[in-house]
Order: sequence, then structure tokens, then C-alpha cells
Amino acid sequence: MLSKKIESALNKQIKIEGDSSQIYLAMASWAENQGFEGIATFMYAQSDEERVHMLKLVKYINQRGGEAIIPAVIQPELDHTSFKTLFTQLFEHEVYVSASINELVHVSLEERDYATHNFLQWYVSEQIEEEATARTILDKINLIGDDKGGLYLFDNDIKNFPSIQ
Ligand code: OFO
Repeated sequence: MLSKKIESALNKQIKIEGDSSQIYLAMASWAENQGFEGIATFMYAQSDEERVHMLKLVKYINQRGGEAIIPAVIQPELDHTSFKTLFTQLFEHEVYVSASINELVHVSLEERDYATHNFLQWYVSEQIEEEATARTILDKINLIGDDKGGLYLFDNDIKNFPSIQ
């Protein structure tokens, strides 16, 4: 059985994962409209994966006798002025998600909820990968700068990137 404190902290994370899915969906749609098929495909995949992260939490809460709360969808407000801004937002968002997962792990230990602590380890590992991939992408985008040719090649490259999940 989940404590109320853990249940509420996990529900907060459901919203964060759901919001992430919406944010990446908005980024995918923007990239698609700019004609960058590779970046759009990558972002659509990220959006789907964030939804899976959300579902894992929903199922876990319910399985442990809590009640998952399904949040409203948000309309993301993004600064779509350039790909650099877009990928900076992606990186910063993943850093924010990592901080939130860390806080959850902390609460699970405080509450001596070792099952939740164990469940959260999957998210901890995912965040290490996600941050690393987001950082690599951002480094590449910084190198490209405003070079349209470079961006075109990057759009092709990103199809082979491991998913940041
Ligand atoms: Fe990319 O964040 Fe989910 O976990």
C-alpha cells in the first residue's frame, strides 16, 4: 500500500511525464512544418515514449492500491525561434525531469518505501541516458549554428540517434 505522501509525489510525476509528451509533440509538429522530417520523427518518438513513462506510473500507483490521477493536457508555450532554442528547451526540460525523479527517490527513502524506490530505478537510469543524448544533440546544434546545409545533414543524422526515451 502506498503512503499518501508517495501517492501524491508519484501523481505529480504523472503530470510531468504527460506534460513532457505534449511539449515534445509540439516540437515535433513545429519541426515538421519547417520541413525537417528527421527531427520531427525523432520528436514524435520522444513524445510517444514520454506517454509510456506516464502510463508506467499510472499502472504502478493503481497496482499498489493508490489512485492514479490523469491530468489535463497542456498547450505547450514554446519559443520556436530556432532549432537551437528548441534543443536547449529539450535539454533543460530533461534536466528538470531528472531533478524531479531525484526528489521522488528521496521521498521514497524517507518513507521507507523500498518497492517504490526499486520501481524508480528504471527512471533514474533513463534520465542519465536522456540527459546525455539531449546534451550531445545540443552540442551538434551549437556547432552547426545558422548553417542551413549543416542543419539539413543533421536532420538526416538524427534518424540514427538512439531514442532519448
Ligand atoms: Fe524524458 O522524461 Fe520521462 O522520464
